[in-house]
Amino acid sequence: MSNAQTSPLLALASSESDRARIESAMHDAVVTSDEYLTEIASHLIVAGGKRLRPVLSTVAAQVNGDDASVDVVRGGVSCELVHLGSLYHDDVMDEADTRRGVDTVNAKWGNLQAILAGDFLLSRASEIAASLGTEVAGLLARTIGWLCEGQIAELRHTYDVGRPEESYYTSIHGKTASLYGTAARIGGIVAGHDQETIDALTEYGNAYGMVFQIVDDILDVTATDEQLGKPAGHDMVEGVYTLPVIRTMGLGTPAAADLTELLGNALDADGQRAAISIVRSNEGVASAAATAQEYVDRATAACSGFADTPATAALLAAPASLLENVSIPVT
Ligand code: GRG
Repeated sequence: MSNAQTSPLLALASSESDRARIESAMHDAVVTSDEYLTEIASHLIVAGGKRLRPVLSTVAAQVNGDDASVDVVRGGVSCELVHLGSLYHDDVMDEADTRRGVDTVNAKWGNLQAILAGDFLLSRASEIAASLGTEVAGLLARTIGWLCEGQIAELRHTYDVGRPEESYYTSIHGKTASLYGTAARIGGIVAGHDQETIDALTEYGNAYGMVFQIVDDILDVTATDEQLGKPAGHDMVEGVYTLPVIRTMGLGTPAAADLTELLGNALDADGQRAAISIVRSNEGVASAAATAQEYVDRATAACSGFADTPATAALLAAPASLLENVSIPVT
């Protein structure tokens, strides 16, 4: 997972006071009577993060021009806590050392603490969701399941050069898009929007999340080490073959055969450089970007029934702004 995406328009669109309310609700949500647990559970919140899910909930609540209520902010925070809990667990699985520019929880306190603190974040998320009603509680529970399904879909095809695109879509829908869909839906439910608007917001959030993840996967191979804050091609090294890589392997050209030959096992530094160079200099990146554009169009279409408000304008601009981070290599 790279971190090279520039500040998304969505975050710029939410008001400063909404972002301050999100920030303080995030910190409040993880306070316990046990200072040690509070410190561990706060670690990545203090370290940063874009808070995109609660931002999306608050913007979704405002499509009719009204302000976002305290409960809308809390609903968005429940989604961000699920995101955070999944990062704690993900860093244990990946044995990752750093995230958001600081030591991971597993690196600083150990795996057992990271798993338990991740569970604790999920419990706080569930408590908030339950306080917002059974529909929100059920939706959040289902979404936690989708995250696990997405992660399993990825694990099943690690180092598989024949990974079907279907596996990739299932994985990124579960791991990333479903939580954006849920954040937007919770914003709509808690704001009291009509059913049609709630469904359209869900469709929007899912499509936005698909763009987010495809762009992230493209940047993992096209951005520089400096932009990414880690070596480019990290996903390939880890055996996670994402859309630009799958598309490049499927080109049916000698370069595609060379890439397939290189992948399937752990890569050394030379292999990593060679694999990146093949993906960067063929049509797989442009092809993946074209798929991301289809999801931008879906997100745009989902907004067609919304009122003409600043929140709707922000929703319309945000997916395309993600794709602007991608520069297509000249082949
Ligand atoms: C325990 C809920 C739970 C799940 C278990 C580990 C796992 C299954 C899923 C992990 C899924 C995962 C790591 C998805 C990546 C999601 C993603 C889009 C990360 C980047 O999000 P940003 O850019 O990051 O919003 P910041 O740092 O800004 O929050």
